[in-house]
Amino acid sequence: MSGYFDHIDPIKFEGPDSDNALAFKYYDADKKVLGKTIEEHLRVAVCYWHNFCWDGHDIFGAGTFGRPWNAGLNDQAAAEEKLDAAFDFFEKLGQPFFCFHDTDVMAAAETPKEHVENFAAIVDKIEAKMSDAKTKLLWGTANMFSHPRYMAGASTNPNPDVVEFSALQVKHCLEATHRLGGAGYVLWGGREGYDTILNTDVGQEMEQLGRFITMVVEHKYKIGFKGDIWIEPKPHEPTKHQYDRDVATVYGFLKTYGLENEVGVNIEPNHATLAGHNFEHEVEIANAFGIFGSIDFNRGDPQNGWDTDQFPNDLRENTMALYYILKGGGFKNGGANFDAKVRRQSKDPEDLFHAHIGSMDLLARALMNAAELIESEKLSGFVDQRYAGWKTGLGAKMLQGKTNLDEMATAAVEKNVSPVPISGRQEYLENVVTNFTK
Ligand code: XLS
Ligand code: NI
Ligand code: NI
Repeated sequence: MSGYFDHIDPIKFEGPDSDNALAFKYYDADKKVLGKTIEEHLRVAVCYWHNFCWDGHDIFGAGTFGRPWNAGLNDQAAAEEKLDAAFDFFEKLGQPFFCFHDTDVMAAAETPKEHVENFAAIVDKIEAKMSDAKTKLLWGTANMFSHPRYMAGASTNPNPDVVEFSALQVKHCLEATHRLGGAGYVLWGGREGYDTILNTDVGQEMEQLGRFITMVVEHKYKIGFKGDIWIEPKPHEPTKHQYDRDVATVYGFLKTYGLENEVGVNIEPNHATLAGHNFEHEVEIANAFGIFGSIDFNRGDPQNGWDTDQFPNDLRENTMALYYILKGGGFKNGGANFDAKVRRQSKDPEDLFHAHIGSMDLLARALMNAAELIESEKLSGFVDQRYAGWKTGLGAKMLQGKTNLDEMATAAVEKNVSPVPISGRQEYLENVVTNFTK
């Protein structure tokens, strides 16, 4: 026990009329929605890095949070203190999952041997903690972007020695994720990109990335890991151009290396908006390609053009996202990880609770809205009807590859009518969404 959260009672569901800011108003874990409980649908995860590692520093100033475990050396004792605090938080919040980077949980390491030893030492402790906790592992990932050795990338580094270090980190982190019962493994290509083309062989780097991810998939089978592997797209930040730009780019990359049935995506709304997309667009593109995996829920700031990683609070946006997630079949191994951080002035332990309670309530509402939208068939019915023409005639033949330009051109001339445009009814459909957002 860390004692850090001792003054906060376990968070309970009290319903929408409760005045208690430290209670759930909508996140009623056991409530059934479309045949599954809210907890089973959302599979909420708390992330280790923003909550327990970041100390509130920004590029202009020092840490503001004063969390005791971040005060001294980044050694095994501090890692264990942090672990205690994290599991105390999980126990009070009651969410079913957490996520971590290898370097979030372990004592700092410099050499490969130190890395292996320090990571193994904390994985033993995590396993022991998890044995009597509710919280399971949603996914693990290796941090291959913070250490200076990775300044020119991890698997896309011009120096194969750096790629060797990346292989070491991923091997051990994937194995630990497997051992801890993780449902997935994430690869966010933090510095897999470039700042200037002048010093970069783009073709060579993408080849390295393709080979590297293939080796990760091979290792998954070698160790018998049954979870999923997900790439997390992001267009830029920290590098100017990142290879995993958005979901469509990742799909093209996976297809090029024959990995489209092996690897899916972990979508983050703040990354979607940085790429010039909206959140639900990325979800639906992943559904269309069959690579939807998991979500790092957060939000950006419309005026700030970077990854501000704020806790989500837009009911309409998340209703739409949940609608397309449910439409695609919902989460399987994936879940709702909050890759979000409290603002630098929100320095108290209770701020971590306000942030998560608010976002879990928001997602529960969004889920219920999305379920009602699905059941109403107002959106799907409209779309089905809009494409009904493709079920028969030349439309159906075209999709089956059974016609050609000659036959279609001849048919057009025979009919000899200019097709009449039909309204797309955007405002009507937007009104439907507004009316279901409650
Ligand atoms: C950074 C990413 C990162 C990944 C995990 O922008 O969101 O936090 O989720 O490495
Ligand atoms: Ni993320
Ligand atoms: Ni991010």
